[in-house]
This record gives sequence, C-alpha cells and structure tokens, in this order.
Amino acid sequence: MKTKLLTFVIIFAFLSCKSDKPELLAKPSKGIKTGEKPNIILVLTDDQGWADVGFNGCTDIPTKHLDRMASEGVIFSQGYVSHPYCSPSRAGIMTGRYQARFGHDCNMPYQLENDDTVGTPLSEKMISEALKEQGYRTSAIGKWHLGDHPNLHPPKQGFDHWFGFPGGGMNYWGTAKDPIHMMYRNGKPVPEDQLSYLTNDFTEEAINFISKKDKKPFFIYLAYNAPHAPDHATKQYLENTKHIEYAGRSIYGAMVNGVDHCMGKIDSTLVANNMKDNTIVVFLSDNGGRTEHADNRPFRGHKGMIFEGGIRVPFFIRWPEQIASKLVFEKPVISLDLYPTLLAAAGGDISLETQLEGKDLLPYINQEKSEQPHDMLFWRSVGGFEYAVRKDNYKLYKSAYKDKILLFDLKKDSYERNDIAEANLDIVKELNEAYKKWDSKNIAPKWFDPHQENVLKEERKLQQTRLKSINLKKDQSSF
Ligand SMILES: [Ca+2]
Repeated sequence: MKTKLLTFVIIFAFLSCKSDKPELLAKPSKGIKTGEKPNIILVLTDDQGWADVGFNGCTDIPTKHLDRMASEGVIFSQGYVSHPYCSPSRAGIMTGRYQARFGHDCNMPYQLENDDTVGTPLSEKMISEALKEQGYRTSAIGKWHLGDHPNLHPPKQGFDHWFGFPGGGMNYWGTAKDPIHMMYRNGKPVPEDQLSYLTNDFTEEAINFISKKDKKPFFIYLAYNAPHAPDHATKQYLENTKHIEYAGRSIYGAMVNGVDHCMGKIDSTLVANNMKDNTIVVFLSDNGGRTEHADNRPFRGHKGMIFEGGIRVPFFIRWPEQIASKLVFEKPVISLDLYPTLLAAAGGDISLETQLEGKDLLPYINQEKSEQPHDMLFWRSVGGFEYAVRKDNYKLYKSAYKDKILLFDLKKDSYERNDIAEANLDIVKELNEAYKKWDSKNIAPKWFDPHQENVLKEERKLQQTRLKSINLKKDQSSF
C-alpha cells in the first residue's frame, strides 16, 4: 500500500508540476485544419475507480494505452460526474444538464420497463441530437440505461446507429435474459452466437463505424459496461492480471485491462485512417469505483456515496489538433461540461442551447481563461436523500450513510476524514442555502430505486461488522 501511495504521489507530483509550468508546454496548434469538424469518441466505463488507471497512480492493473492517450491530452485531476451511480450520471452527460432538473435522480426500476415516461424524456435534447444538427453521423454503442422502453432507446434520441443493450447490467457473453438485458443492433436482437465478449464486440462495432467511408464527421458514444459486475473476463485479459493476488481484483483488473486493450485498437484505427489529430477522445467513468475490487484511493467512499470516491473519476480529453499534450487541469470540472465542450468543438453555437449547465472547457484548458470554470457544483441523489455542494475548497455533504451534514476542506483534507461543520457553521449555512436555491429549480424524482434502503443496509452492515471485531469482555476502551 505504501509503495502504491508513494508511486501515486510521485506520478501526481510529476503530472501536477507540468501544469504549473505553462512555458514548458507545447502551444496548442490551433486551427491547422480549419473547417474540418473533429470526429468525437466519448468513452464511458462503468464503475471504474479513480485509481484504476495508471495515469492516476494505479500500479497493479496494466492500462498502458489509456495512460499514453491521457498523456497526449489533458487529465482532469478534479473531474467529477454529476451523480454517484449509473443511470442519472449518464442522463447528466447526455443532456448537459443536472439530471434532477427533469427528475432523473434514480436508476429505472425494472418492473416499469413498459412505461415510456420512465427514463430521460424525449423533450431533453441529447448531445447526439445537437451533433446531428452539426452534420454528424452518430452511434451509440454499449450500455444505454437511459430508458428501458423502446420509445426511449438510442434511435429515438438522435443516434443513427445503435449496438448495445438497454438495461443497467449485462453478462459479458451477450446471453439474452429479457428484453432489457439482451443485445440489439439498430433495434433488432443480436443472436448470442454472433457475440464473443462484449468489451471486444463493442470495440469492433466502433472500429467498423470509424472505418466506414463517409464524408460526415462521426460521434460515437462508446459506453462499455466494463468493469461493472458480473465479473466476466477472457483468458487473454486474465493473463495480464495474473500477478494480482486477490481473485476478485484480478478479474476486475482483467475487465479494466480489456477496455485498455480495446482503446489501443481504436487508437490504431484512428492512426491508420489518418484521423488521430482531429479526433477528440474523451474518457471517463460514469461514477466512482464499485464497492468491491475497485480502488478509489486516495479518496473516501465508493459508488453510491457523494464522498469524493463516489463522484471523482478517471477523466481525460485528447484532441491533438487543439489541446497540448501532458496537461493536467487541476480546477474542478464536471461531466456536464462535455456537452458544451464537444458541441462548441463541432462548430455549434452553445449560446443558443440555453438549457446547458456546463462550460466549454477548451478556453480553460488552453489558458485563454484563467478563472475556475465553476463557482459551485451540486449533487442530488434520490430527491435530496443525499446531497452535496462544492465551493472552492469546501464541500458540504448531507450524508444519509453517516446521518449528518458534513463539511470538508478538500485542499487540506482530500480524503474527507475531518468533518469541520461544527467549527464553520457560517459556511454550512451558506452552502446549504446555495443548495436550496439550486434545488428550487429541480423537480421531484419521477421514479425511485432501492438506493435509500440499500444505503441504510450497507451502513448498518459496516458498523455491525466493525463491532463484531471487538472482544467486549476484554476491551474496555470502547466505553
Ligand atoms: Ca456505473
């Protein structure tokens, strides 16, 4: 552990100092190929921990392709998603809006798959629709999880092409379980014998879409379900993690390594087609690492929580034509920024899209703007069952897990170990009021999932397990 943390510190310090010395950076080669719209590949992984990539300090899972690609662009050291679990986080990314604005606070309950009001509504303009207006051909590949009903599937949300499954989880062999958990291509079921291992299948589909001869630029939303459960891997990827001495992590690591291998294949395809320089590749995880086998250190908590470990994710953008390499952007950014960033890069006028809540990050990355992109960031889970506000170094977290309102100074305490709420009641009040003001523009969740009961169950189990370890007859120190 010490070695790992030390390595992280060294790597992070190395990367950080790069951003402190802008004179050392290669200047962005702005506008070399004027007029050509960039291709865009938005890659999402599922439940991958902050520290489960080499570029954030991981030492056990091999991610050489992702590490190289990250080093060829900008890494966000405070890159957040807008929700600590799957479906709402994706709703935020795809609409560019805090998903609580339209009541998308929860995963979709399975028994409502025949209800087309359960999912991101068609009235929201997804980034795919905005990019189509800019002349893009669009593809959604992988996990959807934004509406189970066919009326809410990718073809209805601005995607010309779709290969993937509608639901939240899927076995990696493509075995159909029900209409939500089965593979489709453009709305038609794909037989299992045409599938191998989903991470590979998704990649092959993306490569075919990239390689298609077409004058139009492309947008691919490539949402791997890896490394989400169930724990399925191939011999090839397991071979690459055989040095990991914990079975669960070695399989999880193989799933991450599979994504890495596939990103390498996609990158080779871009190079072979002479597209690398003018293709934007975005990589991030949809939420913090899953409870088991993932690594969110040096941050506290995991998927589901609004501690940093649940919402801060591995995140980079590479665009050789417009963004210098070896950058680390250290100010907080959020996945809601992707929509305006990508739309502006595609030539769209984001001032017309008044619904968007993120920022075009390019001027900040390229140091044309020096302020922080956001004065405040907000999180709301299950209608305010949990919520959080980030302002400068401070983060207020109303935690249902801990049944209290917590305040942290992230600059001094990035692990969120020391609750300073009682000593800073004025800041607590200010951030709580900011939350209420922000929340007044949200609507109630339009449906619910079991997250609330799961949170209480999980916390109870944690505390009971801790208690069991004590010998109450011998240990008087507890009282
Ligand atoms: Ca997820």
